[in-house]
Parts: sequence; structure tokens; C-alpha cells
Amino acid sequence: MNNVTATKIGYDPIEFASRDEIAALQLSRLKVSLTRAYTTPHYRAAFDKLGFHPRDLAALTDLASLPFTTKGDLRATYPFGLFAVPRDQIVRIHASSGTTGKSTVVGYSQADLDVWSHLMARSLRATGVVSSDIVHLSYGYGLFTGGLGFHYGAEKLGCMVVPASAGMTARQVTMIEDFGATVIGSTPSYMLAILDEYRAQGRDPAKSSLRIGVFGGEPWTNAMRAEIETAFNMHALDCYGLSEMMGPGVGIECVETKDGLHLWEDHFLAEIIDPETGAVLPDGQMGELVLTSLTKEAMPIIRYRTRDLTRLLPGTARSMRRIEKIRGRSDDMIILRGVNVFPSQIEEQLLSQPGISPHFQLDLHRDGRMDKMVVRTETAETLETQAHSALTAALAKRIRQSLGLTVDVQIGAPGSVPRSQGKALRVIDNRPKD
Ligand code: DLL
Repeated sequence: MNNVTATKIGYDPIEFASRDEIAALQLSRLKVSLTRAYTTPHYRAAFDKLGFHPRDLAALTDLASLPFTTKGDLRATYPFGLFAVPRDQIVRIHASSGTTGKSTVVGYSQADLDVWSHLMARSLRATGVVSSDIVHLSYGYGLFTGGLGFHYGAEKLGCMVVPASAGMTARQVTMIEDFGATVIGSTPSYMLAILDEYRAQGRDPAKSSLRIGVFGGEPWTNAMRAEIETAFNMHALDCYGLSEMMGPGVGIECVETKDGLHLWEDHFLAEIIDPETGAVLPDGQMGELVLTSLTKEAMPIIRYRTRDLTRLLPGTARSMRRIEKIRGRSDDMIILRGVNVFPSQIEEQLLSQPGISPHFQLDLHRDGRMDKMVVRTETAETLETQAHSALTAALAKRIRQSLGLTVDVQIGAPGSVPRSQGKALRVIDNRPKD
């Protein structure tokens, strides 16, 4: 694998600052952020109800007494109700369609876009990207924050950007090869589609010019990392973010450690809560990530319930704390006959079974009184009937033994599982809602 070395040249001093310095900066910025939020009817009503005024904040821990913000609050104030600056200071909006209900809108001032570009540039630098890189972006451009978020960050770093967007996979491969891209950004599931296309064109992905891939927007496992790194002979790093906080670039894995994602704590304040009780949990415990924006002008967000499950870990390559790779969203957790399982756990099993492709979908339905799950995946290569049956049985056994779940396994021919161009649709739940 190409060697990537990190030096401190060009880095922001705060990335290596002491915890005390970071906490002091957070406290002063939190006061400003709460004051900004208080100018919106939503937060004014929420804080007034508690008899809280932003000037009352004395310590970071005081934040725990304030109410959460949820996706529901964004829907209730749709489209522009949470904006804390006059409409004419908003220079960009993004929106998420969401899988259920109304879409949500987020707005940015020019200063917000500048912070975002800066943090994406900082994130890409942490993955080993340098100004001489050619960055091919296969994240969707548009209302999704992936494309433009990476685009501005890579340009800020001085890279040459290829704004490919997602789709037309055969052309993506042509562009990567013709332009000699050294870095790629895409959702991890779309990277697998690009990998398939390399093979379909008879090209060896390991011989591509790519040396770094920065993947995010959806959960993916370390097993998937190994698959992508081996196939392309490159580094695959995880990038976390969400529209409500900014977009991509809230947290990033550093190439020197690849041990979870450093959160940019100078701009976001992180808490982990028990998703049932809402109580704040100590570092190291698994729970739901709650984020507060510290520098956002147009749309400050206080204690946003991300629904993403992870835990907070001490800093390593940077002083700022890390989150463990996101296990999944609490709303993606499948409860099948009383067993809790995340799609990422199935992904790990599929990737540890030789002969299976990493593409999959989980189909849930009710059969009589019984809830059933069909794991739909496909073979890496076309197989004889006998080998196919043996592989089906082996995979079902592996899932039963590792996760304690009896599932139906259906292994189709290569290419039979629908491919995504953005975030993969992993779970199709057709069980009656009772
Ligand atoms: O997905 C921002 C993004 C784009 C991040 C490209 C990284 C790369 P949303 O569309 O608002 O924003 O979706 C946010 O996606 O709450 C997580 O559930 C999930 N997600 C994002 N990054 C990761 C990741 C963008 N690295 C939601 N691992 C978040 C796991 C992720 N889940």
C-alpha cells in the first residue's frame, strides 16, 4: 500500500491542543451558540420554559439540563423556522428527503460555509490527502451535503477536484483512469459498485492510481474496509457527518491510526446518552451521540439527537476525542424475535464468508405468527448448483452461530442485489405494524 505520512505542517494547532484548552474554547463558544439559538422562537420558548437564559451557563456540564433537539423539531419548524439570521444572510440550503415524513432543511451563512470548507480540508488532510492529489468525488451533488461538502474542502486544500457526482458507474471508472485520480470520495456501498465495474471492464483495481478513499454517509464495517483496501491497494478512511450539524466533516479517521473518528470538538460538542432515558453516559459507554453546534451562525443546533449509536473514546492521533465507528442508527436496529441486530453485524458475517459478494439487503416479513428475515446477497462468481447450496447452508450457519439468529439466506447470481448510487437501502421491513 502506498505510504502516507503525516506531519504537523499545515495542521491547526487546536488539533493537538490540551484538553483544558479545548474545553475552555468550547465553553466560550457554547455561550455564543446558545445566545444565537435563543434568538429563534423555538429555542427561546424551550429555554424560557426552563427559566434558563444563555448568560446562566457556567460550565459545559450545564448543557445537560437543556432539552434535546430532534428531527421532529426540524420538521415542525419546516422550512426556515430554526434560522437565527435574517433570510438574506443565508447563502445556501441543503435538505434531506428522509426515509419517512417531511424533508428537513438546513441553512448556511457565508461564515458557516467557510467553517465547513475549513473542517473538510482539515478532515481530508487527516486522511493523508495533500494539495497535489486529484480528488474524484462520487458523492451525490445537490441537496445532499456529500458532494458539495467534500468539493469545497478538497478545493480549499488545493487539490484538483473531479466533480463526478454519483451514477453512470462505467463512466466513473473511465474518469478515474483517464484523469489519474489519487483520492476518491463516495458512500462505501457505491464504492463497491465501482469495484464491480472495474472487474466487469476487466481492469485490475489494485493497479488504479487511487491511494486514498474517504467514505461515509452510511454505516460500514472494518470488514468492508479490508475488502476495499485490499481490492484497490489503498487506504480507506471513515468520514462522519450529518446535515443538521453541517454535513460531512464533523469527524474523521486519521490515516496514521485508523482507530475511530476524531470529532472536531472545537466546533461540535459531543455527549453520549442512554437512548431510553436521555441520561448522559460516561465516556467509553455505548449510547446515542448527541451533538451541539458551537460555531454555526445561520442555524445553531443544541443537543441534537443523531440516533447514531457509538461511544466516546480518548484522543490518539489528535487531542480531540474519537467516536468508535458508528454501529448503526437506533432506528435501523432490527428486533427479530427478540434479538437485536444491526445490518452492520450481518455485513461482517457476509464479508467473512468466502465466495459471497459484499452486497446485501435484509427483507423482514411475517409468516403466520413468526417474524422472519431473509438475507439476500449474491455470489462473487457464478457457481454450480451443489456449490451454491453448500454456500447457502454455510452462510446461514455462520449467522446462526455468531448472532444467534435463524434466517433464510437467498444467494442470487452476481449483480442480483440492487445497487445504490448513494446510501444503500439495507432493510426492507414488510412486517405489519401492530
Ligand atoms: O450523510 C453527511 C455525510 C456525507 C457524511 C458524506 C459523510 C460523507 P445526512 O444525509 O444528513 O448527512 O445523513 C446523516 O448519515 O446521522 C448517520 O446516520 C449517517 N452517517 C453519516 N456518516 C456516517 C458514517 C450525511 N461515517 C446520517 N458512518 C448520520 C455511519 C454515517 N453512519
